[in-house]
Parts: sequence; C-alpha cells; structure tokens
Amino acid sequence: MFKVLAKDGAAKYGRFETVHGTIETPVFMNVGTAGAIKGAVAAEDLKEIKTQVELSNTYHLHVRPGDKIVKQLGGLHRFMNWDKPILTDSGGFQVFSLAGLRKIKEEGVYFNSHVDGRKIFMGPEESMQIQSNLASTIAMAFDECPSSVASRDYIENSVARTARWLKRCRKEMNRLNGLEDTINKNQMLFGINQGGIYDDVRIEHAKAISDIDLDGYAIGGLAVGESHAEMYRIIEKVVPYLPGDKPVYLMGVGTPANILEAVERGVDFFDCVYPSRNGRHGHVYTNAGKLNLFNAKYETDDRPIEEGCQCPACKYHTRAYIRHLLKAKEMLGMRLCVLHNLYFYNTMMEEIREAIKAGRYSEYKNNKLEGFKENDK
Ligand code: PRF
Ligand code: ZN
Repeated sequence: MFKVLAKDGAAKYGRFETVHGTIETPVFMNVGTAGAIKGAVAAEDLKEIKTQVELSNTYHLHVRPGDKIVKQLGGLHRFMNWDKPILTDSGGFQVFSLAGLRKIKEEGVYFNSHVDGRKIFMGPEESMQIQSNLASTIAMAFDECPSSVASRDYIENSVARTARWLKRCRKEMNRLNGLEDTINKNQMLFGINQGGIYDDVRIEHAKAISDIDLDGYAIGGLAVGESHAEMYRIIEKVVPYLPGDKPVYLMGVGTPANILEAVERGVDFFDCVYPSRNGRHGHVYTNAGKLNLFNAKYETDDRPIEEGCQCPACKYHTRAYIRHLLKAKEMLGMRLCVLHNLYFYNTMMEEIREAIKAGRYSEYKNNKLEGFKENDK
C-alpha cells in the first residue's frame, strides 16, 4: 500500500507499507548484491546508517549459494539477519551485464554462470520462483535491459517480449503467493518499463504495463550510456503514464545530483552501487562534493570526512587515519568509507523528504547542487 502524503511539484513524499515495515519515500535502497553490502558491512551496521531497504540480486543468489538453500534456511531475511524490507532484482539486468554466452528466446535466457561457467536457464517463471524462495519483500519482473547501442528495431522487439514476460511474471507470482510452503505469501511485484531513448516506445510500454495490477513500476534501461539530459527527458515522458498511486523506481541511478533531478520528476525509489563502490576506492561524498582520500593533502588532515556527520566513520575517525588505512590496504579503511557514503545518501533522502513536506524542494535541490560544485568542478 502506497500513500502519498505530500507533493511539491511532481516530487512526492510517501509511505509504502510492506509486511517488513513501512518505507518512507523517496528512498535510496542500499545494494547488497550477494546478500551483503560490499566493504565488510553487516546487516546490523545498516541500522546505524539509516538504511530502510536492502537490495539483493536473484541471479547472484541463485548461482551461489542457491535459492533453495536460502529457502531452507528460512529466506533471505533470516539468512542475512535483516528484518526490514528487501527488494530483489530479477536477474534480467545481471544476466545481460555479467553472464557469458547468452541466448535470448521467447521462453527466457540461456547463459553461463559467471562463477563456474555452468549452463543456466532463466525465464519469467524461474525468476519468480527464485525470488519467492528468497522471500524478498519486493520482487522485480524479469526484463531485458537492451544495450544502449541497440537499434530501434531491436529495442521494439525486446520491449514487446519484456511486456509478454511481465504477464507471465504476474501469473507465476500469484500462483507462488498462494502455495502452502511459500515463506512470504505477500510478496510484491514491480514491473519494469523499457524502450531505450525512444519516447514513443517508452510511452506505449508504460501504458501497457500500467494495465497490469502491480505494486510498483520501475524505469529500467537508463544509466546505460545515454546522456543525463536524455535520461531526465525519458523520466519526464514516462512518469505521467505510470499509475499515480503506485511508487516509481528508477533502477541503478545514480549520483546525488541524478537523484535530486529524478525526485523532482516524480521518482520514489532508487538504488545504485556508487556509494559502496566509490567508498571501497576511497572516494567519499560530502556536501561540498566528492573527495578522494588517497590525495596527499589529506595525509595530516585531522578533520572527519564531513564536519557534523553522525556516521560511524565521522563520529570517531579523521581523514588522515582513514587515508592511512586505505593506503595500508586495511579493510577498515574501505568499511568506514562505505558506511560514510551510505549514511550520506540515506541522510540526503531524509532531507529530500523533509524538503518536500515543507514545500521547499526546488530551493533545497538548488542549494545542494551548488554545494557539490565546490569539489566536483
Ligand atoms: N533492469 C533490471 N535491473 C536493472 C536495470 C534494468 O533495466 C538497470 C538499468 N539501469 C539497473 N538495474 N532488471
Ligand atoms: Zn560520515
């Protein structure tokens, strides 16, 4: 159940109720692909950094340890000791970006595991079965995310197939939710809009998926190589054709600036590997832009990453110490940077919600973007 409690232009503050608790939106989901946020972050740590939703991947958990094993151990929530909402991506995107030797057919995708090369088949039914075994709060529909250089002809055929796959996903998820031994019988399903950078293909597909009763609607196939201007234009075109009473999720996006722009255009859910990936490389986000802690100027800098930040890194440690840890390849260096970055994203989302409620979103956004420029010139 999604309730929009405040609107400021197209930006909305809402509450999304799930069996694992309420999600306040706009929200940034913290990516833990294989059941853990990379950088030695445990589920217990997430409570301290304001994480609302954890995101894992169907493909990775199917390949290793196997979704049947996760089900046997009580589902992903119990397996990773996280009792709040979990969203699982369907495997569609990961199969296309990771696995080798893919063959796409009407029934699904044949590919080789990136772990041991073994042959795997995944179609809409298999993706729903795996996600049902994982027992995530929200399952994503099985889609194809076409390459950014695909032709219009290829994209039209691909989108038509993704639309047919969505119907099979809906049917299979309904069946699974009705089975006696299903762990989460209230598992939700989000559909995914595709269509590359073709406005008409996007809009037609958005209308088609809106006819299917889903718990939320995602915009996929963006942040795959197109320009930011093209991405913002597609969001503006598509959002009006998605049901206004359901959340909109922009998949795999993005930088703090991308998020600020997308919220203004009506997006409610986000996820991205940037904060964890950048953290592992010593790149940390601040209100004055991104800093590279490997830079020599931080060698004797005894300030926290961000003055006033209440994250577990800034509360106790200096830039100089964290820089030393990174240089010495101590795991703690990465861990502190990842915790800070996720806290930064999660705190920005909190500020976004407050700004929308107060009806001063565009002022907030402009100030925030202005601040980032200091180090991101
Ligand atoms: N489809 C799925 N997952 C995704 C994407 C998509 O298009 C993207 C695109 N940026 C990220 N994650 N299933
Ligand atoms: Zn911090």
